[in-house]
Amino acid sequence: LESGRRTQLSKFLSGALRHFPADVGLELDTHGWTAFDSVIDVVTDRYGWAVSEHVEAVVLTDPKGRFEWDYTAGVGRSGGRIRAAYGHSVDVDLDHEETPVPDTLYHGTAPRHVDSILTEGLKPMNRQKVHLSGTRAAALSVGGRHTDDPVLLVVDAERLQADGQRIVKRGKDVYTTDRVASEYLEFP
Ligand code: HQG
Repeated sequence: LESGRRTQLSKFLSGALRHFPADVGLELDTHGWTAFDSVIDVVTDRYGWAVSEHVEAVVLTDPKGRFEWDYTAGVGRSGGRIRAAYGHSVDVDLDHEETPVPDTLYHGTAPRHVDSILTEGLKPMNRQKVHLSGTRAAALSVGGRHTDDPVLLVVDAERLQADGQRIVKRGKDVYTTDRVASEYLEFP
């Protein structure tokens, strides 16, 4: 699978599973899952060159762990159901395993958002959750999607959790939570 096509498939799958399932004819259950076979149908209709192994490859080898595959719901390797691990704008309830959360997390953003984040804290904006990163480098790269000069915010995840707020690990290095009030943020 050539890298341009891999990116095309990855972006399409992310969009379909996070933001516009209905527009492409997919139905997500309340936990965000949809049948792998139905995704294959949608993808092969749309991309004449694509076969199910391409989708498998993209789902299984995503560097950020963007997708989850539940094989137990189907027979064999192809089958079962898949969902996006994070990033949703559609309303889903992602059940999750209890995984440890580092005491310090990071968020990268654009300078133009900083004033508003100072007063309102981090809000989910167009998504269901606020997305945080486990490392400075990852956060800067997330911020780099919005600007050429990302700003790094340090999140006191330990205190946030001690105060009763839930933080959940999703994908390889993403942590989601409902909101981060600015008192938990350290600005540069
Ligand atoms: C900002 C990608 C003003 C926030 C990434 C961000 C991530 C505020 C933007 C995942 C604000 C929303 C999510 C406030 C937050 N006032 N601006 N009160 N609160 N913002 O794209 O975190 O590669 O929805 O700082 O890597 O950038 O697609 O969120 O700049 O993991 O898998 O509002 O998506 O993952 O932008 O990115 P986004 P994000 P993938």
